Amino acid sequence: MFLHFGVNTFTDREWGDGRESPAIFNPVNLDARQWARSARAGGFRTVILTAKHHDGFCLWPSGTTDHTVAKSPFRGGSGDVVREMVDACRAEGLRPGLYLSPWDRNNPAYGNSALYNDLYSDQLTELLTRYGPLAEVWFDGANGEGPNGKKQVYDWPRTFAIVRRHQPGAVIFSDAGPDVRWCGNENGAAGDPNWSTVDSSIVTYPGASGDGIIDALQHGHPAGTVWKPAECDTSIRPGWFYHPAENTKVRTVDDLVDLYHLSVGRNAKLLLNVPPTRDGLLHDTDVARLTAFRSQLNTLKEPNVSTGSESTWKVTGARTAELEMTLARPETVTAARMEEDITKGQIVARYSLLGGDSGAWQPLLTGTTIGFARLQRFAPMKVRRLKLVIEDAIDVPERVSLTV
Ligand code: FUL
Repeated sequence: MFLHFGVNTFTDREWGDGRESPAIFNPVNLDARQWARSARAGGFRTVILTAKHHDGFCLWPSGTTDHTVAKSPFRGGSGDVVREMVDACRAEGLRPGLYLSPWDRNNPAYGNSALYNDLYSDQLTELLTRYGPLAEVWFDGANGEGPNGKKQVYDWPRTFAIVRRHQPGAVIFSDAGPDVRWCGNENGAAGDPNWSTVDSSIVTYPGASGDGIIDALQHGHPAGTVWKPAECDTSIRPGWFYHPAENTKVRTVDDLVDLYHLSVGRNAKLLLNVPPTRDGLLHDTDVARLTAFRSQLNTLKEPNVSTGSESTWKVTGARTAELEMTLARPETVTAARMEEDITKGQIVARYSLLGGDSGAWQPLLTGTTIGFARLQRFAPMKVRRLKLVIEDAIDVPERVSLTV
């Protein structure tokens, strides 16, 4: 789960200009345990907070600038939202992660590349060394013009090296990885097909643009030499930050379930933003949707067919294979979950699923890539037998798992 929170929460904006007074930041009822409990109720395992967004306001008392929570009325100036979030995550059994915007519309050093890169490195080091183990560090590539009109050139190799040094266990997200890549849009939909490998001549550094970049992020590449699975970031509301006018525009439970199929169900990770309000709490509507979303997913995840099914796996050619499954008795099936053993890579390029009772095989669905997980729904059909046909692959197929 993603948490966009900061001065924009109080100004009703999406991008602050950096001139906001820290005096406006005062989430009087802030309760990070409520964020973490809600995340757990929604089934999330990691929570990522915007420690600093493009406006430059730091939610922790950074020693690098005065534009921080220490100059706000929050907790009398001795508050630290990053600390509260991290502690709440650990208390609820979740893993914390942080977002640190490279674009900084407040800091006068921005645009003086060497000076700002030193300051950014110091901010990052504070975050990576003060709060214990982080699961993920999230970088966006936003690179606006500085206040002095000069363009800031980021030093990504240095930034990534700092994360590796202080948090070797953290996953680094950006448009271009190095560990997890952006899925190419902010609607939360991974591509179809979606390969976890990418063409590293196109997917290069955060914020890179050019021909084919969105396509490369959406689909990956079967011949890609680097493993950078996709993460789908999107918001439960139209905006990333909380806006009272969007209280009636929270994604519905059905929409969230669809979103899950378009992201997790297409071999990607889902990073769903749920923005805290000015009170410092997640809104009741959003929390209710998360809880209902999880109970819907739980019904999907329960195996719908009786136990006792038997299956056989047969490699039928250099790039083809078949999995046949016989159920203990005829059952109505409506959805399938397929998984490749990704410790051996990602291999399947095209497949179809057939169902049958006593008569001929009937098509249930077709698809392209599978990867870590592929979830598909289809019109209900009563079947006794199922056949997953791997029609094309980039190598000899390894056994695929099928749950219906
Ligand atoms: C983008 C930012 O410009 C948006 O405000 C938001 O933080 C999104 C997740 O990343 O690059």
